[in-house]
Amino acid sequence: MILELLNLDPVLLAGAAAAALGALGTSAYYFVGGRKGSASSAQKLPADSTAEQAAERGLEQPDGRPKPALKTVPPLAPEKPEPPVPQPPAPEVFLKPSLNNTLRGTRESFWGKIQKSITGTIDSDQIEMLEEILYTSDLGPLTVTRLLDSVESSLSRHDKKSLATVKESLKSEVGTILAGVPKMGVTPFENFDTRVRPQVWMIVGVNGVGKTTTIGKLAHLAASKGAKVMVAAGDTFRAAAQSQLKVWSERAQVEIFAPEGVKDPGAVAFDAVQMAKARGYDLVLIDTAGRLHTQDNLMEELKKVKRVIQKLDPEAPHETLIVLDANSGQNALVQAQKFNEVLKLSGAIFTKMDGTAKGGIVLGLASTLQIPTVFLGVGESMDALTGFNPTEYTEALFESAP
Ligand SMILES: Nc1nc2c(ncn2[C@@H]2O[C@H](COP(=O)(O)OP(=O)(O)OP(=O)(O)O)[C@@H](O)[C@H]2O)c(=O)[nH]1
Ligand SMILES: [Mg+2]
Repeated sequence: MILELLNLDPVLLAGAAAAALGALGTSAYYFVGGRKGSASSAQKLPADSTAEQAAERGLEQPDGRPKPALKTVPPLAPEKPEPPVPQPPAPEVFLKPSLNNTLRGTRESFWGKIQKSITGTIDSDQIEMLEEILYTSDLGPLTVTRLLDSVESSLSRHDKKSLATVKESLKSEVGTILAGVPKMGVTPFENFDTRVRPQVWMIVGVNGVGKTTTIGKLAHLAASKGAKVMVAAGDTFRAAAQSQLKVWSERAQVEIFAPEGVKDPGAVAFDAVQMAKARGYDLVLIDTAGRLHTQDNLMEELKKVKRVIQKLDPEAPHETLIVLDANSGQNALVQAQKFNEVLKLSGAIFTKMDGTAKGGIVLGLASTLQIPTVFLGVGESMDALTGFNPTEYTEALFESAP
């Protein structure tokens, strides 16, 4: 059924779907049209055509006879104020916080604490204190060891065993860790003249981390760079998942592929990619149902989705991105590790960076699993997504240092 429909024009398809909707009270596909133009409304002209109104303005008598020629013409009655012309709702205003601001909590629980606790010449007690702070900064044990080794070797080489030396070696090691991860194929849409059309991105992660929201934000970002984007409702598990994605597709003004009643996420992904290929889309973002990394059967299901897409394009999915809630701290590492074992992740997106003190996990992920963080979610609105920049992150972690 789905495959047969692929030969139809989307507009006809949308029309047919709408007709079917009316007839059956149900929908087969959602297709949201292209970018909407703003509505215009005609201005109302003031009316004063009756004899009474004219008389009020002193031009004629009520019976229609002209007034005596030399009579002073009274001033025009003040015109009624015009009703306001309805305006389209103002676009949502979201001031993207700088990474510096976003990382405030993280910085305070990391470098802020180090600054407060370590003074004077660094001795073994202070190294122990440093170790304790690093362990409580959600970096993960491997990263802590790596950072401590770097500090100790740096102190052993320096005559000046001060906080400045600690900062220098920590900062340099953080930079090295972040530089050591592979880069994403298509970095935040700067070069969206895609190598392969369509790019297929599969978005995975545990429940409630922000996958669907992030897809909405990504779709908006890519569309704003001129990409032709389709989102695919591969979360066939929750009844409300399709409609949630539909709301995002409308906000981002991109197409959605959401067949009703199809329970197999692989089938949704396959048909979406096939349609996107046929219609020349640049990017397909596949939503998936949240699942615990410990649920083996559900993890297998994701593998199947990947296999099915590869029948259409052996390179796909071009990006397999895990969405991680920054507040989950080191648990995010465990999730990433398990998803990576099953799917071989190409990158991570940390959400809820706004207000968390656990943003050190970005570093933990890079050093433990060599998985690059590619985007950060910094709020709930459509613009609240920012590309991850390792240099900015490193600077922001150590901001306000002496
Ligand atoms: N503050 C904040 N909230 C976010 C961010 N990203 C997502 N959220 C919120 O997180 C909640 C869950 O988001 P969803 O997109 O439904 O998460 P999901 O992973 O798709 O959830 P499931 O499909 O149920 O697994 C929503 O209330 C979002 O508004 C973010 O960057 N910052
Ligand atoms: Mg979802």
